[in-house]
Amino acid sequence: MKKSKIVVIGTGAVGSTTAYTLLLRNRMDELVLIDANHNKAAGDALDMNHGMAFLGQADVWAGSYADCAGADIIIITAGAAQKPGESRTDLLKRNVAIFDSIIEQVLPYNKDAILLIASNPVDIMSYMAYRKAGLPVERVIGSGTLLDSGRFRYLIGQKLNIDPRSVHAHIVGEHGDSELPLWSLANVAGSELQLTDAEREEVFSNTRDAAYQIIEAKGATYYAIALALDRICTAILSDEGAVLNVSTLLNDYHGVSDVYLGVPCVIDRSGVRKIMDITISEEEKVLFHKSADKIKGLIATLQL
Ligand code: 6V0
Repeated sequence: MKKSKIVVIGTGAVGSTTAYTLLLRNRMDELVLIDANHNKAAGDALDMNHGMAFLGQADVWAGSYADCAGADIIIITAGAAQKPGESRTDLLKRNVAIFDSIIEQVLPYNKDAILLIASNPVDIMSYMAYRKAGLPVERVIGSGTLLDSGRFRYLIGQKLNIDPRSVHAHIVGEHGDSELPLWSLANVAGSELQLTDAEREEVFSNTRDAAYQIIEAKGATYYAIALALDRICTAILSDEGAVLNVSTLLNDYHGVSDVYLGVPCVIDRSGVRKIMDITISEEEKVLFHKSADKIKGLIATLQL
């Protein structure tokens, strides 16, 4: 049987937690860690290998781009932190340059893998990665609003005292401030949610602003995104056909084209097999267009 192999590029808080999550859940035979700071990746690999006596078998090592050869999934969580006085646009440009160089280094070794992007702003980085890599669109996936939808389902579950896995609810659009909840589709066992307008507003604002709250408390968010990335990897490697809110290229989706945004997609071994054709309300459509316009405006600042 072919061994499964995952590469994680960028082993900071998100990358190393994702690697550890994949390892704990026994998702692959080979796990390669790559970081501009090779010592950090090497330290992570050593630390994880010291757990093998308690865990079982997987080959984990800190590698170079040549180790991308044969990988099924390449997860990119690399990113630069904002410098004092640096504008968000300048940071964005710097991160795009980092991505360009990463993709240039991956492609000579692997053109068959699925690229799974988590670095922020994830919708823009995924779009840039798609343009740069020239891979089929189904194989360049952003983590999109999967994390946000998970937070949303958890918070709804808390209000209703229902297991979040039994709550069906979607956040779509940008992974960020302009994202929107699809209340018109939210349900538990097909029944409309018994929540007041005030409760809905509270649930959504806590979903949208969750990252700010966590970053203020501890500097970064990484556990839940690691689980979300693990979820996408499992859907791919097990050829599941799971419906997950990832970021993908839209083509006349509710009138929106040529931008990556989080929408419900069917994920299997091919990557994004298809985007779910969903009915949304007029009000939701307006917000979805606003979210797309925001991302397109930012992409325009990159003077492509
Ligand atoms: P971090 O802890 O600063 O890690 C970033 C890592 O990237 C560091 O180890 C760097 O050395 C490495 N790196 C920088 N440049 C390169 C390069 N050229 N090649 C290889 N490695 C490089 O950041 P953290 O892990 O907290 O966050 C990583 C990214 O994930 C950021 O862009 C976050 O905003 C983003 N997140 C995305 C989420 C999502 O839902 N998509 C959620 C949380 C964070």
